[in-house]
Amino acid sequence: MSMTSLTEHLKQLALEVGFASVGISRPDLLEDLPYGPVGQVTTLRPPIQELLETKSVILLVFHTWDKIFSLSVDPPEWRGYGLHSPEEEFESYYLPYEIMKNKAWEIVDFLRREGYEAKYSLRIPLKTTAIKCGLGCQGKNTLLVTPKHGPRVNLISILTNAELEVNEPFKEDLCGDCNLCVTACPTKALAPYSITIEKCMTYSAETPCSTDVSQHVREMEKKLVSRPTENSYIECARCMEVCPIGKKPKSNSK
Ligand code: B12
Repeated sequence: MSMTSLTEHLKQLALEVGFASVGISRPDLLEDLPYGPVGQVTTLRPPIQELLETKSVILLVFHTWDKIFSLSVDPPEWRGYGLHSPEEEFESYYLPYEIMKNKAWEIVDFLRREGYEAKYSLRIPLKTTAIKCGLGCQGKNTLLVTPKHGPRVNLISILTNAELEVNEPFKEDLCGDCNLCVTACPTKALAPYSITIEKCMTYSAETPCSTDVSQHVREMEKKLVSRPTENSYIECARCMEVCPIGKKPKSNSK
């Protein structure tokens, strides 16, 4: 299959399995991204540290049209980032990751059957990679804002040694004068285009025992973050929900 037809086939397959959009870049075009530790939360890795032979990075966008997509389930022993030894292993589940991994697998499987190496990864900097793939801009809420669904999306990547046609980076700023996300954050974690991680209620909910979360944020989180069961919670997504970009007006009909 030629580079053009493989690229077209993969993009078509991504839409067929249920992704909203897809873009492609290359490791050498992603060298200036912010790699390394993000607070205690995670360490973002370059694509070639995830798959040495990577020649193309496929970035997949999944539209999260309902609040329940922010559902997380942590094991009862989980105390938070940085508080466990590296030997301990936990099975935490975040609903969109489980859905996206399933869908991405169809594409990984196709590439492997064509004789290429391929794997999915959630450990590269997904927002900035998505911008390089032409899929949207980084909004004032620091999230990827797409023209069609605003920030109400989740992201996953596929790394492969197949050579594919790359997309042009996204150049526009979609936020303009709007500051709705910044003012909507109940704990004032946001300033335009930047976040104080310890003030974010998602960080607070994910780190129940950490000492870097203030009592005020902890109290707000206990009050506002919905907990369907003892070990699950629906992560705060106010900064995604309020964004007017791509929002369908609510119909008045019953
Ligand atoms: C660490 C992390 C968190 C941490 C820290 C957040 C953060 N912004 O770093 C915590 C736990 C707080 C968190 C919370 C949430 N997260 Co989170 N998180 C991540 C993770 C793992 C890495 C994020 C990252 O790259 N941080 C690195 C720093 C450097 O990036 P940054 O904050 O964007 O900082 C940049 C800006 O400040 C920018 N900047 C500074 N000044 C200016 C000026 C201008 C003009 C511009 C353009 C930029 C700019 O430069 C900095 C460096 O690039 C990604 C998954 C992944 N592998 O990428 C998911 C991810 C970003 N999270 C996601 C989501 C959905 C959330 C939540 C909504 C929770 C939820 N309901 O699920 C909240 C939203 C909070 C928020 N507004 O950011 C999605 C976002 C989807 C999207 N539309 O972008 C991701 C991509 C997960 C996924 N696979 O889908 N998250």
